[in-house]
Amino acid sequence: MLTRRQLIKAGAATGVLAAASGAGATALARGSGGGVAEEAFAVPLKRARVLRPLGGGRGRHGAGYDVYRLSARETDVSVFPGTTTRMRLFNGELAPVIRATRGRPVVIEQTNALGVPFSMHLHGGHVPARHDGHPDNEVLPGGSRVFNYPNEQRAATMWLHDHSHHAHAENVYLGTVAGYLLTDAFEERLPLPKGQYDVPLYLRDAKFAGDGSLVYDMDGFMDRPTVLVNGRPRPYFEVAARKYRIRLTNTSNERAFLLRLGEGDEMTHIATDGGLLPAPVSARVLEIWPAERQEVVIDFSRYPVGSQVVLSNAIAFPGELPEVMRFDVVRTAHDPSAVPDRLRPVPDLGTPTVERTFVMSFDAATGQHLINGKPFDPERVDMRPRLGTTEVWTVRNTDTQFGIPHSLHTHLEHFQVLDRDGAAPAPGEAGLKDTVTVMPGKSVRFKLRFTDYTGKFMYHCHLLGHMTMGMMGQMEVVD
Ligand SMILES: [Cu+2]
Repeated sequence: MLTRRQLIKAGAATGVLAAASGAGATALARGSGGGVAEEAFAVPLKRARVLRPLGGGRGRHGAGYDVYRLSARETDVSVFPGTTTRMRLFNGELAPVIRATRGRPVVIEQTNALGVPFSMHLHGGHVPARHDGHPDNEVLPGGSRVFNYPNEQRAATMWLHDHSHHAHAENVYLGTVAGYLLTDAFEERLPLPKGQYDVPLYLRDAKFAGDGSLVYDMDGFMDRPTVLVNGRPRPYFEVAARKYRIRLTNTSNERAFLLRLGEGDEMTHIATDGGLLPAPVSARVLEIWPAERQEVVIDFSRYPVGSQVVLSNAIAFPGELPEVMRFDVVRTAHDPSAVPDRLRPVPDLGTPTVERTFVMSFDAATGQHLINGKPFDPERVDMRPRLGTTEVWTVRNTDTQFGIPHSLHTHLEHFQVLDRDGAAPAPGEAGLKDTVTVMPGKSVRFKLRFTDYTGKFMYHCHLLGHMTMGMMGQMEVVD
C-alpha cells in the first residue's frame, strides 16, 4: 500500500497529476473500498435542464431582468440503478442551467435549506462585491439572500457554487452546482452550433459506497474512481452526424482531466473560461482542471451513422476506467453551422503599473496550504488594488518536494496569460481566463485590470482541499 505522499509523488512524475493509463481498459471496474460496480456507457446522458425564469421586470435603467430561485437542499437521487444517493442540489436537480444574455440582468433568490452555511458564488462573474458570495456573507441554514448579476461582461460559460467558509468543498462535492451560460450579440452573430447542438457538460469525479451513498474525504482525492457527466456515471450520448458545441466545465474538487476523443481525433477548441478564443485551435487532447471551462466544436459528420466515439481521460489514475463518456452517432442532420477562422480578440487590458507575486506552497508541518507563506485569514486584507489599474501577477508553485499542483482563481476579473516560465502561452490559453493551474516548480504570469466594482473579493487555489486548508487570500479593490 502506497502512502499518500508516495502517491502524490508518483502522480507528479508525469508533470500533470497521474500516470497515464492505457486506453481501452476493462469495461468493468470496481471502486476501491467495496464501492458500487461500475459499467461504462450503461446509462444515457441527461441533458442539463435550462431553468425558466419565474418572472422579470424592468430595472433602474429600463433594461428587462429575469428572476430565478435556487434553493440548495438535500435530495435523494438515483445515480446507480437500485441505489439511492443523498446529494445537496440546487432545486433538487443535478446541474440545472441558467441561460443569460449580456445587458439583461439576472436576479436570483437563493435559499439555504441545508444544515450548513452557504454562500453562492458566480464563478467567472463580474459582479459587485456584495453579490460575489464572499464568505462574510454566508446565508445561514433556513435563510435566503438575493443576488443581482448585472451581466455586463462578455459571453462566457460560468457556473454557480458554494463559497462558504467551512462547507464549500463538501457542498461542491455533494453536488450543489448550477451552470450559467452568458451569451451576447457578438457571439450570437457567429455561425457556431446553437440550440440543441450547444451542449453544456459538467464533469467531475466521486466515490460511491456500495449502498450508493457519496463518500467525502477531503484527503481522498486519489480515491474517487467514478466519473460523472451531468450527474450520470460515464454515460452515452446519442448525437447527430454534424457539428456540436460542447461546453465542458470541470466541477471536481481536485480532479484534472486530459480528454482525448476516439483515437486522438481532432476537436476544435473555441473557448475557455472567459469566452471565445481569438481563433479556433485544433486539439487532439484537451486539459481541464477544476473550475476551468473548455469549449470545443466536435464534428460528428466524420463518423458513419452507427459509430461510437469514446471520450476518455488520458490521465486517469492507475486502476481507474479511463472512459468519461461515449458519443453514439445515431442519425444524420442538416448542419448550417461553421467555425469561423477568427473568433474574438482579447480586449486590451492596458499597460501594467503594479506587479505582484503569489507563491503557492504546502506546509507539511501544519498540513496547511499557503499563499506567500500565509494561510487565509478572514480578518486580513492581503492587498488593495486600485480601480482602473492594470496589474501583472506572477504565480509560482514551489511544491516540488511533494509534487503538488496548484491553481489560482481570481474573482471579479478575467485575466490574460502572458507567459509560462517565460514562454508564450499555448494558443488554447490565449483567451481570457479566470483560473490557471501551475505545476510544481513552474510559474505563470498574467495581467488583469480592475474595473467597475470596489470592495472585497477572494482569490484562491481551486483545488478545494487546498483552499479549505488555507490557500486563499482577499483583496479589497479601492477607488
Ligand atoms: Cu492548490
